[in-house]
Amino acid sequence: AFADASVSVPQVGDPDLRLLRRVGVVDPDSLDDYRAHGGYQALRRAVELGPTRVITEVTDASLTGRGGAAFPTGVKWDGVAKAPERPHYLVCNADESEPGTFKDRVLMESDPFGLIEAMTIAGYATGCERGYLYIRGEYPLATRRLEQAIAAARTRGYLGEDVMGEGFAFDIELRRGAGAYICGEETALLNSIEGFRGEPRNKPPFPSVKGLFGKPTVINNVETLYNALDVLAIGGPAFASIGSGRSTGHKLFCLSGAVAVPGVYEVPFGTTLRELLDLAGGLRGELRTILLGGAAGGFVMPDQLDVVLTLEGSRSIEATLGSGVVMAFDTDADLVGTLRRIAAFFRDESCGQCVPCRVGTVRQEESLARLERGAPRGPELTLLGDLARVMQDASICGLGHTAPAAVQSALRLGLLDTPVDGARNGKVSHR
Ligand code: L3W
Ligand code: SF4
Repeated sequence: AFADASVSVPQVGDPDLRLLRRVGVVDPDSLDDYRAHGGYQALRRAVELGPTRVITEVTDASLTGRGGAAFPTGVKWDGVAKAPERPHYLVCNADESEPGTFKDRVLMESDPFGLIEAMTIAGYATGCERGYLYIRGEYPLATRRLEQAIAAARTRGYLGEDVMGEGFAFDIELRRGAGAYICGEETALLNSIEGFRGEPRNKPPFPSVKGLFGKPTVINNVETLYNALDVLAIGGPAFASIGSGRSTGHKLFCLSGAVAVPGVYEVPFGTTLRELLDLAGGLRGELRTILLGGAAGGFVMPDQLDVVLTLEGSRSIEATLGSGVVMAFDTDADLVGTLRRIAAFFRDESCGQCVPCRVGTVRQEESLARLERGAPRGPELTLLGDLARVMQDASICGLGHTAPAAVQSALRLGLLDTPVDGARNGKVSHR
């Protein structure tokens, strides 16, 4: 009843859901309704356990980050909890901007109190009295609902100087991004909160050692934090028993393109790509390829749909899951045009701080534009390969490292080998 009509969440009400279970069910504007749907039980459990055992549960769960890099959450939390320097800060990275990603938006719009509770647990466990929620500027509904939820939690004593009368302080400040993809890179995000340009810092030092305002900082993606609620609800070992191998728990995937019912879907790790597509009602048209993991990801071919979705990946495919993008292209799709638009995106979003990325993203787009116009392939493919090596080896941050990923994947799989896809389809794409 409470699902946002603009975002498809087709599994609403499914009893097997763990992350999306309140989405479309709970009233996002009501703290009482949140509590009536199990809200704040995880924080109560956390307080019963105490900070150290909360971190043990998260470590036992083998929970890993859901922003794309899959770093162990327990290691991050433990590092900050034990850091002698004070204060500690918690930052939630809600600057969801990877093309094709809209899972965090669904969680925040439909279950805002869940994020507030999860941040409070993370803050309690790691000794942070202040949390920053850095949200993508283009998410006005999520922002409004979170602002309202933070205010309600404060009024009712779930945030503030003495949370739930349990003797610890935690509060949240909401910060809005201003439309830069790079501010989703964690150190650029920290600079942005501090009032500086959104440019990445060199790592190490990692934020857990020297983060916001130079202090030990936990920074987690939205979906990672919602998982922490589940860890507290069922316990670390039970959480670890869900999934496959080192990939524990559930994962949200954002299905778009040539699928029957695009939207956000939740499955345990270990589900196959084919099963996930079936949840979305199957494919529309004849499948050409699937872009897995977003603009920073890679392509999966129609004969590889039985690949098992885990963070460990599979030798049979070269794509990683990234932040959970599954973009299906049918045989009518204009792939060269799509790749050029991806290249244009990275060219636009490069912060310009380092040469390999600042120049490489421009040259990459130019080369794809020439290919799109039917230029001889040999020299362009050599140039694209050389550019990719330089960007991957010498860029400062993940944007530069991954800007050539989809293009290189398409080249390796021969997806650009037909004369020119756009011309064949009679399509020309415009920026
Ligand atoms: C302490 C160490 N902490 C690493 C921490 C680090 C960070 C996390 C991952 O993201 C992904 C890419 C794309 N001690 C540590 C340590 N950490 N070693 O672990 O770090 P890192 O550097 O491996 O990756 P990253 O640069 O943070 C790269 C994805 O991001 N991506 C886009 C994502 C977009 C979304 C979205 O829109 N929602 O998530 C683009 O590149 O998948 O794998 O916290 O501090 N020794
Ligand atoms: Fe900026 Fe690109 Fe360098 Fe990252 S790799 S610091 S986005 S120029």
